Amino acid sequence: MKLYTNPASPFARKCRVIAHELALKLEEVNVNARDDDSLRAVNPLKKIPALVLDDGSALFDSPVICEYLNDVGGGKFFPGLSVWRPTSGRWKALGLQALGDGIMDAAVACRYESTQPEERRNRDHIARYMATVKAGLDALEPMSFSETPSIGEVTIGCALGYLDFRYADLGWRDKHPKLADWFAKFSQYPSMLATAPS
Ligand SMILES: N[C@@H](CCC(=O)N[C@@H](CS)C(=O)NCC(=O)O)C(=O)O
Repeated sequence: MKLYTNPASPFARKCRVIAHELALKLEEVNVNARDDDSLRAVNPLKKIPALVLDDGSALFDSPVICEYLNDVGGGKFFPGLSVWRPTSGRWKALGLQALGDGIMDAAVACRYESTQPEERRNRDHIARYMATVKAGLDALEPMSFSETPSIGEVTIGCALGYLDFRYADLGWRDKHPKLADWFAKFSQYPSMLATAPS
């Protein structure tokens, strides 16, 4: 299996963490999704991550790839069907994943906007993206996380790792001490250390 990825991508990191945890061998192809038009032949959306299987077919996006890797590797990152409960089970895991993906969407879009040449930069967009990141962090602060990480915890870990990587001055820990404590431990998993953004 070949993963189109980039060491800075938090979405690709989710897949790399799951693969690492399940000892799945992935050939990693590093691409710059914004600039590399050849990526469209793999993923018509021209985004990473994309996973090319041995038969040449491709899977995207990160929730699909992570669930596929979880199935192939016999993992437990996607809890089985459960009734809706905000505190446990499948819907908690998928809900957390959606929140983490949303924070990453806003943080990545903000990064793209902020690195535009001054005359093309849209400050309203930047403010809107950062408001989403901050509201996402506020929503996470009162939540409790499972000792047995699901795709939800993995996604939140990758989202926070991306904030530290691209927004080192954000100071999110000041107003989110509970989340900061959780991340201090979660970020020490060998799979998180091995996939730290660069
Ligand atoms: N929903 C997608 C988002 C993936 C995504 O936005 N990836 C970024 C890199 S971190 C990308 O490829 N951006 C290229 C672009 O938007 O042109 C997922 O979960 O995989």
